Amino acid sequence: MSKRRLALAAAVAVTAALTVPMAAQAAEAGPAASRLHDDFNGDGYPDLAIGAPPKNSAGTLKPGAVTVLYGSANGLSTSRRQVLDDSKVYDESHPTGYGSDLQSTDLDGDGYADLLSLVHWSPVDGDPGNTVTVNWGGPQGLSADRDNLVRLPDSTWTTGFTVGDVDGDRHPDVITLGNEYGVEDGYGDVLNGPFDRSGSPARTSTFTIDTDNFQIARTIAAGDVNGDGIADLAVGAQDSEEPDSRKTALLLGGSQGLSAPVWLRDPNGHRMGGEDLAIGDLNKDGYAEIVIGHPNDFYDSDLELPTKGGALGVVYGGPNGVSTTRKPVWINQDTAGVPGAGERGDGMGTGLSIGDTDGDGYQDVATGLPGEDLGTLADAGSVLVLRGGAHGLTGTGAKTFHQNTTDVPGTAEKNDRFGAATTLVDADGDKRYGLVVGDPAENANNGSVWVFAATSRGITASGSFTFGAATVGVTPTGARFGASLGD
Ligand SMILES: [Ca+2]
Ligand SMILES: [Ca+2]
Ligand SMILES: [Ca+2]
Ligand SMILES: [Ca+2]
Repeated sequence: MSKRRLALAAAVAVTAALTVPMAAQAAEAGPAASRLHDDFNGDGYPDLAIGAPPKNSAGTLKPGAVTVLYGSANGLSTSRRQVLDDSKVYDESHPTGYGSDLQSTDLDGDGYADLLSLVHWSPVDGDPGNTVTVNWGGPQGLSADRDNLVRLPDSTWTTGFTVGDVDGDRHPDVITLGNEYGVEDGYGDVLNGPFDRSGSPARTSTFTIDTDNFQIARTIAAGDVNGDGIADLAVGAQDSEEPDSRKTALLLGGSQGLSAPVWLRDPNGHRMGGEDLAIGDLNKDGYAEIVIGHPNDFYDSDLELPTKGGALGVVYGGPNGVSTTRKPVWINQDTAGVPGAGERGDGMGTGLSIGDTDGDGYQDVATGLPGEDLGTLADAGSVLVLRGGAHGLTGTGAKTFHQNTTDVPGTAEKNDRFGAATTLVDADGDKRYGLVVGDPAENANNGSVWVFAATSRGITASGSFTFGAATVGVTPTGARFGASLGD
C-alpha cells in the first residue's frame, strides 16, 4: 500500500548490500531507525501496544489481553484500535499472561512490524511454561493468531527478552534471559534471524553471564554501544548469594557471536546495576548510552548511590564499548534542574524509556517515580522526562507530570503509583516522540493509560487523555491495563 513502506524496504536493501560499516548502518541498528519497528500496519505511523496481563487475588496470572492503538497524522486515538483478548477464548485454567513484556520488530522482513510477548501458558502447545510468541504485522494490522518463537525449558524461569541485530546480518535477532531453577546460573539464548512464518529462527546459540559467581539474570536491553552497526546487549544481574546486589554486564555483538561480559562500574569502582535498562544515543555521537534504572534505595550492597529516591545511571558509549573519555554518572531528583527532591522510596528509574521528545536529534529519557508522594498523598506517583544533549543526559529542561498537573486528566490518589510503566512513541510521524504512561494499580488494579503529545518544546500536558480497559472493550476488573507498554 504505502510508498513510504516500499521506500523503507529499498533503503534497507541498499544498506545491506554495503560491506563497510558506515553511519547509516549504525543508525539502523540503534534506536533511531529501530523506531519504525512499531508500525504494525505499515502505514508509516508507529503504533502503540498496551498489555493487560491480569492476575487473580492470589497473584496467579489469568488470560491476558493486548490493545493496539494505531498511529495517524493526528496521533493516537482509542477509536483506531485492535484488541487481542485471550479471556474471550480461554478460561482461567489457561493463564496465558499474554501482554507481558511487549516488544516489536519486523521479524520476517516483510516491511510490517511484528509484536512479541512473553506468555506463560501457550495455546499453541497447551502446557505451562514460558514462551515468546509473535503476532505478525500486515496491512490490516496484527494477525489474531500467534506463533511461538521459542518454548523455554520447564527447568528455567524467564526474566525477559529483547530484540536487536546482534550478529550484524541485518536480520533482527531475539535474545531471551533465563535462569535454571536450583542452580540460579543466568544465561541467555540468542535466536538468530531471519525467522520464517512458523516462528523458527535460522539458528540459535547460548551465552552465559557467569564469569565469577553465579548470577541471576534479571533484565536485558539491546542497542549499538560501540557504533559498529551491530547491536550490543546490556544484561542486568544479581549475585545469587547477595540478594541486594545489582550489576550490569555489557556484551558486544559481532558476526562471530557475543563478546565476553564486562561489568559496568562507576568512577568509584562500584558495580552499576538496577531493575531496568534502556539503550539509546543521548549525545548524538553515534555511540549509544546504557541507561540503568535503579529505583530501589533499600539495597544493602557495594553500590553507593550518591543520593536517595532512586536514580538513573548513565554509562556513555564509545568505540570500544564503554567510553574511556566520558565517566558514568548517576542522576536523581537532587541533580541540578531536575524537579522535586530525592526521598527514600520515590522509585526513580522505574519503567524507563528512550526517544527524542522535542525533535532536536538527541534522545531523551522518560522514567516513572511511582513512589513519589504528592503533598500528603503517599505513593501517588509521577513521571520525569530528562533531556539528552551534546553533553549527554541533563537535568536542565527536565519536565514532570502527574495526575494533578494542569491539563492532565484524573486526580492523584494515595497508592496510585502513577508511572509504573512508560514508553515514548512517535505516533503522528513528526519525529517527536509522545509519552505514554501506564498505571496498572489505578482503580484497584484495573489500570489506566495516559497519552501525552510532543511539540518542539517536548512533552506537553495540553491535550493529554486517559482511558482504561473498559474503554477498549477489555474486562476491567483486575485487568492491570498498562502493566506493559510496547517498546
Ligand atoms: Ca502504523
Ligand atoms: Ca513482519
Ligand atoms: Ca555494536
Ligand atoms: Ca552517545
